[in-house]
Amino acid sequence: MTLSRRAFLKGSAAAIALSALGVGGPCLAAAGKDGGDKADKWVKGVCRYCGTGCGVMIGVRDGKAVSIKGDPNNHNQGLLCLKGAMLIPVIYAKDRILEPRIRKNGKQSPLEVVSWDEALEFAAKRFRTAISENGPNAVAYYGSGQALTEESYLANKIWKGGFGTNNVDGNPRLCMASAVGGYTTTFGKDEPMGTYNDIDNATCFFIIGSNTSEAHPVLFRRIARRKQNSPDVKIIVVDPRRTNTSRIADIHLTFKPGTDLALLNGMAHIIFKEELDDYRFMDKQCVFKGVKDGNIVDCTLDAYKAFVAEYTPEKVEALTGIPADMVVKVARIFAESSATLSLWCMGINQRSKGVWANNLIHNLHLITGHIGKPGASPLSLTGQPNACGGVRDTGSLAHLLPAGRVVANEQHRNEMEDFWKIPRGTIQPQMGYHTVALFENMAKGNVKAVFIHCTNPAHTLPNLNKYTPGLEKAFVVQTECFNDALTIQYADVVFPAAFWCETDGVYGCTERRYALIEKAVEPMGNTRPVVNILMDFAKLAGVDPKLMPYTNAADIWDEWRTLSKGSAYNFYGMTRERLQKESGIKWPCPTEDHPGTDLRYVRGEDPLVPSDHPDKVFFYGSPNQKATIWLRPYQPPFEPADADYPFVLTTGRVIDHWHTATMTGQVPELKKAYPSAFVEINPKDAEKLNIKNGDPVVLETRRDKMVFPASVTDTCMPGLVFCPFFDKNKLVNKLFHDAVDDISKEPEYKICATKVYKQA
Ligand SMILES: Nc1nc2c(c(=O)[nH]1)N[C@H]1C(S)=C(S)[C@@H](COP(=O)(O)OP(=O)(O)OC[C@H]3O[C@@H](n4cnc5c(=O)[nH]c(N)nc54)[C@H](O)[C@@H]3O)O[C@H]1N2
Ligand SMILES: Nc1nc2c(c(=O)[nH]1)N[C@H]1C(S)=C(S)[C@@H](COP(=O)(O)OP(=O)(O)OC[C@H]3O[C@@H](n4cnc5c(=O)[nH]c(N)nc54)[C@H](O)[C@@H]3O)O[C@H]1N2
Ligand code: SF4
Ligand SMILES: [Mo]
Repeated sequence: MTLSRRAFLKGSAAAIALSALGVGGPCLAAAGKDGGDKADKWVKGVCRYCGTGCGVMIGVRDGKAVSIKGDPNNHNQGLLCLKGAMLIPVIYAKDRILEPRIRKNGKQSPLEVVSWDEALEFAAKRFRTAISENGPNAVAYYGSGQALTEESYLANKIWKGGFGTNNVDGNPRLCMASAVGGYTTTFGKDEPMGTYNDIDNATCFFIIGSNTSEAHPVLFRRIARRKQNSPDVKIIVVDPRRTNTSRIADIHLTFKPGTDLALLNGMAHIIFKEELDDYRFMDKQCVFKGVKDGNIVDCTLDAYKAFVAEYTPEKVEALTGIPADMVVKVARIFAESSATLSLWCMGINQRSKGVWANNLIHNLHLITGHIGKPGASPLSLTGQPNACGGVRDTGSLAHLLPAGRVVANEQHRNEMEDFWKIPRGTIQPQMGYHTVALFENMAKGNVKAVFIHCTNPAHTLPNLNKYTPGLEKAFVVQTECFNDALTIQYADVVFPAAFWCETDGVYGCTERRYALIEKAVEPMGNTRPVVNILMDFAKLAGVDPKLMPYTNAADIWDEWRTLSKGSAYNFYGMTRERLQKESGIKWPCPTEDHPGTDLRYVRGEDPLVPSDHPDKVFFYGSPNQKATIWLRPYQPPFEPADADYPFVLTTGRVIDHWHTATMTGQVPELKKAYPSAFVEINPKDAEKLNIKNGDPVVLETRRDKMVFPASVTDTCMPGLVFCPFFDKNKLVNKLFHDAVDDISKEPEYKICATKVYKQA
């Protein structure tokens, strides 16, 4: 079943690429097809799943959600992928958690249903005790890029401003931290300058480390349509796997995983050598920096040219396996196109040099001037639906504060303390625990109690055998909707959360677009909106109620909108009323009559660039108001294949499941498509190892070993194997190391060394 379904999807992606009728395709539902006649009202929202952020309309009849269709007024123009089109049955899944539950006598005792009052007091008491005995850093919040903006903003305020700890982190650390690191080190502030409209204007797509067709299907369709309409548009895909995405590429570079840095520097070298660079742009808008003896040092254009000159096509070929002439070819196409759009995702971010890889992509745009023009942009694709709006923008990570502020900066702390009306000195100057450090310190007993919201770390942390002891040791409070989530096995308290469209809140997707999910139906059973849970819990745990003067999520939004005023994230013009009327607005959006911004940092487009600014592009985000071109040398991945562990194992997604499949696993059609995990292995390797399709194959790494059925396919090049991570019965994350990028602290989930053999 799995394999034939996969073959079917591959076929369909190719069909999309080739056929002028590709609009639609088997995974795309068009607007209005989905039982619209059954609904007596339609409520506007955003898809629960990926960072594409498709607008949806939820059909409601007699107080029940009965159908869903794409919002024709949002960027997705009415289209949804199969997952999005099948969201309604997830709301009513039998697996929904409907009552608060606690373990009265420690982790070994059963979860028992109790009243809200009892559950809240049970949780709060342990937080009070932890803080009074061990100080505020004994508690933590572990959040999610899928939580509503109001929830993340509120939790960040409660923990950093109320409890007084910076132990606020979340799954975007596993996902977008390297992209955040890339944008902030290159441009001074996070978040892309481009938008999805660039897809319609680009003449060259440089897709690197993104399986767009499975992870962002509606965007992939937009890219494919661009190619159909203008066959001269060039698509370059850089991915060691032959994914569905690569099937629409003019050039697909497969290469040795983890060697992108060499390719990207090598392309820069060719661009200079062949004088394809934009000297005037660099001269006006950029500075050059490198690192010497651990210190950041200023450099010159000449020093940078000399640095990249070492990455000759031959050297790049030796490091990456990409033929030298292809390095030259893609560099030319990238530079010579009239508008190049780079798109990347976890193949770049989940790397021990993920921030560097992000910097090097930005470098290519800065040296060629492919930035700040329609279609020309370095556009990082966000994974989760609200990692940008909810977590990155609100600063809900251990080193951040709202709207681009950082905890290490005294002025930023003071600004937040004044705005939150809390005494100066309340916010700690040190960064809190980032994700892997948090779970490590839970195991060590330094963090006594954690509040986990809308994420399933017992399934998704790297090197799971090392980090689940933290969940065993610490007191775990969790909000969840589905019993299927593995983390519940470690929870001392489970708060049943109202699910998607049972409460209102804002999601902010990849393209700086904020859109409102309106409440369509009442929360099921005894579930409650998480903003209410957070406020009640925090008050009982000792946080001053004055910090939470809200009656609903809209009040929190108003505070956050006001706080954004005067910052580089200004969206003060996005009132709740406007968000109700419009299908998403892109910031900056300073006033209620401002339409939102497509081209950030561009005069005449971005309201934060003075209209009389002498240059068309103005990088106002960084203190020196320039972008930085970084000298970043090639470095190998943390654990490359070697003689003992001769294969590279990589992990990732399949189109029909969302992460740990707690939601998509509720839908029979999706579950049937991928009932369980498998290992993709190249036919040549399979032959050598005497492995046939479906055979049990052992993956043995330095951490653990596990058996998967073989999927023999040319998707993986020889020497590489791939496992999806959705299956809770085959936790591939036990096999993985936990090396993190030293700047972003994001784990390298994309590369580890493994033995591969047939089970005896
Ligand atoms: N269907 C579905 N869609 C999703 C999600 C989901 O769970 N299911 N999750 C969402 C989230 S949170 C995220 S973060 C995104 C992730 O979206 P993607 O990053 O597009 O998906 P992945 O499958 O994690 O990996 C992307 C690609 O990186 C490649 N890769 C591996 N190693 C390297 C390398 O060294 N260099 C390069 N250049 N590429 C490499 C892999 O072969 C893979 O094709 O998807 C989002 N969308
Ligand atoms: N091997 C490997 N591991 C990875 C990755 C990889 O590529 N490879 N990718 C990493 C990345 S990029 C990411 S983003 C993470 C994702 O990792 P997680 O965030 O841990 O995975 P999810 O399944 O998205 O977890 C969301 C949880 O929230 C619950 N939930 C759903 N809706 C609601 C709601 O409305 N309220 C509440 N309170 N709960 C809700 C779901 O049931 C689920 O348990 O995984 C990381 N782990
Ligand atoms: S592409 Fe992403 S946001 Fe759009 S419908 Fe599919 S899962 Fe939802
Ligand atoms: Mo992610």
